[in-house]
Amino acid sequence: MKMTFRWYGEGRDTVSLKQIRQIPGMSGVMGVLDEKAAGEVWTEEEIKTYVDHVHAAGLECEVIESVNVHEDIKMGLPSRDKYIENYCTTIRNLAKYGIKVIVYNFMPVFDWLRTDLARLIPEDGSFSLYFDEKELGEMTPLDIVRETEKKSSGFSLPGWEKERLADLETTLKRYESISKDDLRANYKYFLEAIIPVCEQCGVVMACHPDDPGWSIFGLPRIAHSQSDYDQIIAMYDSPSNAICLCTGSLGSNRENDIPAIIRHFGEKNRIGCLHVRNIKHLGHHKFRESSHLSSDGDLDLFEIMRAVYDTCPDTYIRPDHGRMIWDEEARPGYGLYDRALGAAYINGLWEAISKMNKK
Ligand code: DNO
Repeated sequence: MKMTFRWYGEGRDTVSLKQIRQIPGMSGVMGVLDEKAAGEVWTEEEIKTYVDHVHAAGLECEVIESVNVHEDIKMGLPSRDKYIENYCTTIRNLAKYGIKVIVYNFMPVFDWLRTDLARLIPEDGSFSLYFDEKELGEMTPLDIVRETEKKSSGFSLPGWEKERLADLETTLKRYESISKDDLRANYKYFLEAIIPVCEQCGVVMACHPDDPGWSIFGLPRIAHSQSDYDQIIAMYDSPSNAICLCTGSLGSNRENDIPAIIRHFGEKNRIGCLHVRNIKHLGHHKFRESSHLSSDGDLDLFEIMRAVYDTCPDTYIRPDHGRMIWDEEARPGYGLYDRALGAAYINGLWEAISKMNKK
């Protein structure tokens, strides 16, 4: 396993590369060019600047996240071809600077979504990301965008680029006539164009699951279960067409057995990387993000890591969202302290599992 940490870039993150380097077992970062709008080319110069910073701190940069797919591609509009061409240029540019895995998603309109970015956990006084479908039911899509912006304390949030959400009402209207099958057809069209490019330059595309793992605001969503991913993998059969297995996103849907899903796709060599975190269910479609510890949530992190060890031991992992603890002020979900604790815990599980297996 290669342990990594999401880093938003120089001047854009409260966490420094020096701090990341000092977390035990860190091999590198999962990078992002936070300022890029979906559909834009990521230039060589921008990528080089980011990667050079990471290397200068003694860390690797082999995974990049949130190369966001333009809405026109997801909706299958005639303008999609120019955005797909841009996407292919970005893939080639990233590959030139040593990127091996690209994390993206195919969620219509909204990337991950929460009804609160800082809900108090009464048991210990920390704050975490929180979702309650009842609260969502009282909001319009525009409300949730405004609320999320307001609660983000001035930080940019991955997948919540202003440009993409600017024309929210028109976009939502257009989706009314797009079924899940239409979305799948548009996805297949996209994969048929990009995966050959990835194969040429040695890059794996890792599709992040819908978060939460069900449909919201009536939008079609096609990536939140084992059978959804079986269909995605079958759209273009190639080791370059893989999954970003996010335990918390898939785990938000109680029907998903996460260790079993890891084994299923790990054995097929279709896991590009993992986001590892825990989740605590509080009712129907109501949950909070807990600490990583198994006993604090509803996911069994030991079984998750054992499935990784058995089926995809060389993969990239990062501790996903952390709670806000010790009065830290940071981008929601992306502070230093709780994610560092998560990494230490995952490392501990890994050492124990490795040693048990060597006996
Ligand atoms: C949320 C992240 C996601 C993820 C994207 C990948 O915190 O895990 O924004 O990076 O969905 O495209």
